[in-house]
Amino acid sequence: GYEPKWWKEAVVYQIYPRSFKDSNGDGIGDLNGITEKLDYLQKLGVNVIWLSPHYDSPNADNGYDIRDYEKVMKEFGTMADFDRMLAGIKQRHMRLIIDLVVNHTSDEHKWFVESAKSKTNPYRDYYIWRDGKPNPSAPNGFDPPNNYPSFFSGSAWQYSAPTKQFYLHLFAVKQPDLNWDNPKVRESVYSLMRFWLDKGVDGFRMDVIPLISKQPGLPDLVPGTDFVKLWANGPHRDEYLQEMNKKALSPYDTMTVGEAIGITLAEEPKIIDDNRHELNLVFNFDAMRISRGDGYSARKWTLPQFKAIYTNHANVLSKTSWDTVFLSNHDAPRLVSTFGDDSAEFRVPSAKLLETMILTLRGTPFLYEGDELGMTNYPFTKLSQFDDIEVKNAYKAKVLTGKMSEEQFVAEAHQFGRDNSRTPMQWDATSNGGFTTGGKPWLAVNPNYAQINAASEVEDKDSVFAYTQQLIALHHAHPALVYGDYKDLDPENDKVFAYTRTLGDERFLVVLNFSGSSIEFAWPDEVKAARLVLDNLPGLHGTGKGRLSLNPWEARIYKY
Ligand code: TEU
Ligand code: CA
Repeated sequence: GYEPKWWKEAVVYQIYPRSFKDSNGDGIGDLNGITEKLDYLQKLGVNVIWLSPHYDSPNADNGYDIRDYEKVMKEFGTMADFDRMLAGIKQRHMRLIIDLVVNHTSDEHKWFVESAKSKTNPYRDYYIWRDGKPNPSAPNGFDPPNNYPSFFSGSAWQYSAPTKQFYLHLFAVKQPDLNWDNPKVRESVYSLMRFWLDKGVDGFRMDVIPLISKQPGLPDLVPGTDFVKLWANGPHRDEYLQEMNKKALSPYDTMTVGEAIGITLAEEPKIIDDNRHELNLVFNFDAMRISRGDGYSARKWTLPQFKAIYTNHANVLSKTSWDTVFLSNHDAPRLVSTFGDDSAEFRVPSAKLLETMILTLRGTPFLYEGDELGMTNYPFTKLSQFDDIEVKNAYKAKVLTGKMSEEQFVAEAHQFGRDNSRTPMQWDATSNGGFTTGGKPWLAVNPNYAQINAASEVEDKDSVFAYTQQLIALHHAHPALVYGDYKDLDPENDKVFAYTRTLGDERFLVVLNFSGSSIEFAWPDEVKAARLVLDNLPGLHGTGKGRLSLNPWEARIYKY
């Protein structure tokens, strides 16, 4: 069996602080806002909170550009507010993991400010500086040192006048990459980790952590290479993670989850196998990204392809590694708009179906704020409605260069842009969804807040919230839903996802109709005596002889 661990049994809830709850009317969510809503989270039943970055930042990328790791972002409050929030979390027997963004810092971090000053500055080697290639017709007389692209469009190199060299930034210009090959950088990171662990945080979600070890010599990318894979597999990645585990994490009882971009399923055990002493968990994006092609383009996918991902996971991850289950976060569009059907007819049942899946598959489930209400994508119609640096830079690179029409770009960003999930939480039916008492939230609230909001859902026993609450309680109550084996009963079925979770003589059967039509599903023989535990469309079901009649987007959980 599996070694029991609290982070395997946890139900995690991600908070994007900027969008969660504004307590002082400046239009920006804050830590006191989170503290106000801890009772709400406790009522929902989640027991670990992942907090997106709360540190001092100029917010080029909403806090993923950190200026001071040991200070709270002033818009979010003070260290005293943080301590109060943490105490409130502990009081409710919940835990907190915070975002560790250490592949890069802000260009306003004191390390970088020093580093940029001169080639001999003691902080010079905290970052990655290189000479450009002389080119008299280039803006500064130089082309970038190599052909690396940035995730946020354009070159990954920025020229810096004081020393006439370029620095590497795999993300925004204001996010210079740290040089992890410098032992002083690593010690500085371990020290800031200890700072927060000593305060009592329970672990970290680690931003783009596989990118910390760069390719020796930084040679040009060969055209056609999958650069994310290359960057994720630098020669010292595991050595640095093992060192971090030993020097920073091992004295504490932590949960660590790495954002494993560029890591294939087969390579995951290198990072998460217990015997490797690196991280506990990683996010694998195969399922979440199945509907998306390059940039913001859509990709066709089928249910059998989707289901195969989970079977592969069950096969590859051994008894000594543990999976995560999620389909949404602050970088992805809304859950129900992407994997369900957010029309008036099917929004509620399909949102409930998706929560059913996430809370009964094998692995630690991660829910994103607002999913428990069935919040939807924002009805974007024009560029000025977006705030995200990724959208703005992609617009410059694609539309302003004539590669794509403005209309098509906005349509694609509407479907996949990150701001879909960053619109404020919809707390009630008052103006701005009760997110702020001030006039203007930093990003517009989805106009559907009058219909979709927490106040009405908490009161309504048929709401997505009430159903998610029941699912979370079920997940906590039954070890089979945590540690049970997983078996897909009908991999080829292109409408129904049906699987069992089995531990000893406890067995659950989950049947999900991933379609907008009614269908019949053949009972597995041994299930005849099963008891219906939860149904997202109660009272509607027909159970014929040997067949289940499923309504559109119906989800059922049986126990036998
Ligand atoms: O995201 C890393 C990442 O791979 C993103 O580029 C993501 O794939 C993309 O935004 C999807 O459109 C992490 C954080 O989660 C993200 O919010 C940050 O912007 C990024 O790192 C830089 O810190
Ligand atoms: Ca505020």
